[in-house]
Amino acid sequence: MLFSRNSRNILKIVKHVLHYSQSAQYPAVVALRPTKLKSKSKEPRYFTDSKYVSVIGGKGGDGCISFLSLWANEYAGPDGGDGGNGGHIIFEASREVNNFNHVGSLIRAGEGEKGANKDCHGKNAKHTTIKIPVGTIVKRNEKIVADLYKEKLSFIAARGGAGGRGNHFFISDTQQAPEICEYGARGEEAKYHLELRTMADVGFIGFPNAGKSTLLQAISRARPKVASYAFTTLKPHIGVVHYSDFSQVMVADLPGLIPGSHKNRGLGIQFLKHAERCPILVFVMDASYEDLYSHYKTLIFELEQFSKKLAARPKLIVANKIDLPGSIENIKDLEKQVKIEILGISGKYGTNIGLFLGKIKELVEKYKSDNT
Ligand SMILES: Nc1nc2c(ncn2[C@@H]2O[C@H](COP(=O)(O)OP(=O)(O)OP(=O)(O)O)[C@@H](O)[C@H]2O)c(=O)[nH]1
Ligand SMILES: [Mg+2]
Repeated sequence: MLFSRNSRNILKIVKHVLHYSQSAQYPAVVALRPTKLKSKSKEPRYFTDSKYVSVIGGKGGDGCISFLSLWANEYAGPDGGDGGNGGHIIFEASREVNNFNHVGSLIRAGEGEKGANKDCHGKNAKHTTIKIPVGTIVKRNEKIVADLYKEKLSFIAARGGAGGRGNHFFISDTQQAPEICEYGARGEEAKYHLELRTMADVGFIGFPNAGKSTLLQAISRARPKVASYAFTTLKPHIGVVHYSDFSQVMVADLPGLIPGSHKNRGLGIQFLKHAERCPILVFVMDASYEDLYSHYKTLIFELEQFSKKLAARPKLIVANKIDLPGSIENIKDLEKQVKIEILGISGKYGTNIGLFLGKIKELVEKYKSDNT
């Protein structure tokens, strides 16, 4: 029998659900494996959740000094037109973008046109609208000046300068032939810090080399670099996990955390700020390491030093690399010390990934129901 591509996908989903719903261990909603291939585009693959930008509003056009001279009326009077206004720079919240990769560090708006003779006024410049993700906080001198929490909300980051007046404007009873005009005003200049309030539903936290990027690759179409040296990931990567109830969970692979991060060691504070933008944290530990408890304590300590609220966020502990020898014993030791059940997984070989995705879905749903 022939099926279209869409109906084949739906059949796959149904098979998936039937298969997993028969096993009592799995929840009813299961994560779907991506059917599309990973993208081959060379676009920047990292995720920019915070950006410093300088904005300069457009300069207004200068006014014009001109005197009209017509046939049979040599002194027909001043006819210098006004300059056009410079453009504003506007930040607008939009669902079309989800990070700041497309935002440049210096943004200039267009300049207004100059006035001309015969009372021609210069054209106003168009405003420059920069789309930024919904949920962006705009800060100036570290003070919040705007919170774009809803689509289409906008904020004027820099106003354009007003156009200068031409000499026609200055005609008065006492001054019939003014030889003066105004220059167009300069646009406003400002520096802003754009920050996303939430970057993803779930953030992976762990020491370098724990296998966070491997895990993200295993569960989504994201392509973070994987290598066997520390600090392979320097910028966050986001992946989307699709579930059989057509819901999605955004997962962020964050750079590794090391002892002293709260004092800005390694990627330091920047890292902790990324973590702050993920409501649920997943601790990814390297199960082949013998003293897992010391790793766990360091992770908690670093988060606490940065913010107590961050350390108290809902979390899940997973031990990756369960395929390596000795990992099961290490996980059991850790379980005894922290007295929480720890999920052993292998990002590289796909062990327990379905179970892991079911657990993060549960946590995300609980978080959403608690916060609505
Ligand atoms: N045996 C085994 N190796 C794994 C597993 N997961 C990851 N690795 C290996 O661990 C190494 C580090 O993996 P990454 O995914 O780059 O680790 P990371 O946590 O993203 O590291 P940073 O980006 O440096 O913080 C790579 O050589 C992986 O192949 C696993 O489940 N089993
Ligand atoms: Mg990595």
